Amino acid sequence: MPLVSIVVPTYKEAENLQALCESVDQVLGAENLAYELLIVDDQSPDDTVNIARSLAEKYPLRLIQPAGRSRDLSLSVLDGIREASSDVVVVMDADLSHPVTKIPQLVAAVEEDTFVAGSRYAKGGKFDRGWSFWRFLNSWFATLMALPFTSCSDPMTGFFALRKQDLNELKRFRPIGYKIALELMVRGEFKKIVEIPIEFKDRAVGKSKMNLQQQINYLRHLRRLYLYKFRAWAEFIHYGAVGASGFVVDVSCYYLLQLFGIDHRAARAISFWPAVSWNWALNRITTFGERERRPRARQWFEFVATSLIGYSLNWGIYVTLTSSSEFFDQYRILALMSGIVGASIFNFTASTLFVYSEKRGS
Ligand SMILES: Nc1nc2c(ncn2[C@@H]2O[C@H](COP(=O)(O)OP(=O)(O)O)[C@@H](O)[C@H]2O)c(=O)[nH]1
Ligand SMILES: [Mg+2]
Repeated sequence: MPLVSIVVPTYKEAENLQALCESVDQVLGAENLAYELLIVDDQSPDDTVNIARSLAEKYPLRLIQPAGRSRDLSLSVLDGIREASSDVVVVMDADLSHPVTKIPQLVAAVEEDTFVAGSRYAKGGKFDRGWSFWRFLNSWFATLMALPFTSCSDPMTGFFALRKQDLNELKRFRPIGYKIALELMVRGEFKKIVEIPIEFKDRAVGKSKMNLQQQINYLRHLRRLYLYKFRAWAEFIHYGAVGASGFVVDVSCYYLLQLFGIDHRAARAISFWPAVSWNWALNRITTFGERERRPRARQWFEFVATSLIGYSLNWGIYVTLTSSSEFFDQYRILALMSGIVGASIFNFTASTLFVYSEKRGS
């Protein structure tokens, strides 16, 4: 029984596998650490699979070839962890970016409820300075967006260690793309995060698979994590953004109708309808997009019904302010906005509680 399972996701890493195996075997052999190397390959079109098979004759290597899903780094890592036969699992890249010499230190730091991260940004950590400004900015922004989730200085790392037992059900993880460490840290609820400083080297051979699609995937993944961790807030902010776009529709119609000679109070009463429909549709598709969908007509009707109270509030505030105050009559747009603010507070509460609510018990 190996003491440590090393999970390595691969896609087109034919040129790196041999060096990786030699290096791992040498470092762990020197420390007398029994290990297994799990190569999780996502149908690489190059020679990765053949090379892994031949290396398996010499090293304790197992090749895992997941099928039935689209190519995904994070899901490959989860597949590898599922197959791991030891409780201590190390995850690392195949491209020799991560220092193999640090594996024993990562393994030594693993204990119950602890996530051990190889970190470029911890004191003593390093990374290649040859990065372009664009790549640096990208990485900085990605790390910044993950700040609310974890105290780890390098949540984007692909080099980490943990106890398989601490993950419980692997099915509860829902990563997309590259940031599997972040996913495990957020949903895994570890009591402690230990950082081991590492020197990260840019790959010498082969190409990075990071691309625009992966960056979009990261945003989708972040959205999921924000919803998971800060559901009410994430929805409120999104709802606010949708509301702001509805406001543009509302005000445009309000002015447009007056251009056709319609009285401002009537214009205010009418412009609400295109705006409220716009908001309903956008919220259905985006804000509450991950919730179960209810029949369209019924939901629109419910949205309008709850909105009617907000609508009365909205219009009532507008008419009251413009007819009772000279100031508001002069700056009608401010009266319009006051109405909207009053009604929005009411609408958000009602929508969250009723219109987009999930079926109880599901
Ligand atoms: N199984 C699997 N491995 C992948 C996939 N994409 C990248 N990898 C591997 O994940 C590791 C990190 O990928 P890399 O392209 O070096 O990304 P970078 O270090 O962010 O530039 C490498 O070992 C890749 O071979 C994938 O879709 N599936
Ligand atoms: Mg790499």
